[in-house]
Amino acid sequence: MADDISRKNETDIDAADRPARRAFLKNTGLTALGAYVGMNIPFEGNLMALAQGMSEEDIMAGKDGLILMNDRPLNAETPAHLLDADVTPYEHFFIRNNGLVPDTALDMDAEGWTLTIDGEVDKPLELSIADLKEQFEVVTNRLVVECGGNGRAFFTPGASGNQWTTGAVGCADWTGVRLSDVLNAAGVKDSAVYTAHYGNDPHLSGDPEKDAISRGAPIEKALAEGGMIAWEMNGEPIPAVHGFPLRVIIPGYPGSASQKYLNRIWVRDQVHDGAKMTGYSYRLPAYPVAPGTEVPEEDMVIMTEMPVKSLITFPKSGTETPAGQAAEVRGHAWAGSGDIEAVDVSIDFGQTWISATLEPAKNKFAWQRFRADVTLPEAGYYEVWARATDMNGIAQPPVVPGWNPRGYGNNMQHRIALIAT
Ligand SMILES: Nc1nc2c(c(=O)[nH]1)N[C@H]1C(S)=C(S)[C@@H](COP(=O)(O)O)O[C@H]1N2
Ligand SMILES: [Mo]
Repeated sequence: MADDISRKNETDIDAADRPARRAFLKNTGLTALGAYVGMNIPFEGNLMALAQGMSEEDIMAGKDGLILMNDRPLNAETPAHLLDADVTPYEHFFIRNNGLVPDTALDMDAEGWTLTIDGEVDKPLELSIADLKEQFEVVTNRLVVECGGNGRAFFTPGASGNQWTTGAVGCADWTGVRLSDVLNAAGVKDSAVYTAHYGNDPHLSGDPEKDAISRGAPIEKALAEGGMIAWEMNGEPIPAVHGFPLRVIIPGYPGSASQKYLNRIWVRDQVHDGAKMTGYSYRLPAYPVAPGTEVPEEDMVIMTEMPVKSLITFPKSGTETPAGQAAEVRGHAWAGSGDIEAVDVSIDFGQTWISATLEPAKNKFAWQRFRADVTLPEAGYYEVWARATDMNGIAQPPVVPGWNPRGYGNNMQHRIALIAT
């Protein structure tokens, strides 16, 4: 397939789902830079350095094996086999920026950084990072961050935006304070409805009046278990591209709610209407629609809990394994609602399923390890499919679910190719 250049070096059965995406790319007539979009090339730091006028080391130091989606803003996803670790290391953690990386992050300069908590609170707070460390209990939690558009590349017709396949997700150990502790210290008023998160990353246009992104969460979610204000990722200060020096984490929600470069949480008396909260951004049709439907804007509702999902991280798609011998397949499963009940794998296109062993989550909203031994009966081509089921009995569908205009929430079962020899 001449036009499937992005996948030519691997046996990737996901290619079967590509036509929509190829058509989409052709139709939009992307320019020279667009030729890189979604290509499975090693990370090309120079390209980004040029785009942002900063050195390669500043922006992408230490990233390894990511697939570039876009360089301005910087977006890159992780191939599934590089997400095998229980805790996603910095080098393999996907990047999704809507604007530019702020200078404070590039310089790792937290001098004088403050976080303002204001709006519908009894006592507005202005907290330094030292204040956060001193005044609140410091906690570490393993939390998944997944972009709402992860899986977008598989929708038909295609949707505009980064053509994420499966790799806009990671699970890190975040150290900081509970979001609820900070909000409660400020005293949340009865009038509070929604949080509004702000960071200092410049808008792509450079216009200081515009926010790159400003999303939030319903106040009940912000006060619930799991929410954090973090300054460390995997025991190190949060790196530049992931939000240095502070970020909020709203686990289980689209990654966009987890504001990086956090300097203000405005508690609002209405649903937040900041950048990328309105219109079609991170919104789904209020009712099921046929693929390609032009849904009126007023019928779009904010996406909240991310759907149940799993990813096969070992072996790498296309791996050869001896026929008739057990081979380990493993990966992770997670759900916006919390814990996973079960993971099953299939080697016969979903006709029969084998139950995988499932490790408990380190804490709520961490992903959970699954493992299964599969024996491929004879030489030839197989696919391994994985299907996670959450605590509510909701399982991943075998096909792309619920088409929506911007391609959010695709939690179809992940599939890899396995070649028995
Ligand atoms: N300040 C700021 N926060 C942000 C974003 C951004 O562009 N600016 N992108 C959001 C989106 S859409 C996602 S999916 C996650 C990605 O986090 P990561 O880049 O650390 O993987 O950050 C969110 N927080
Ligand atoms: Mo995102």
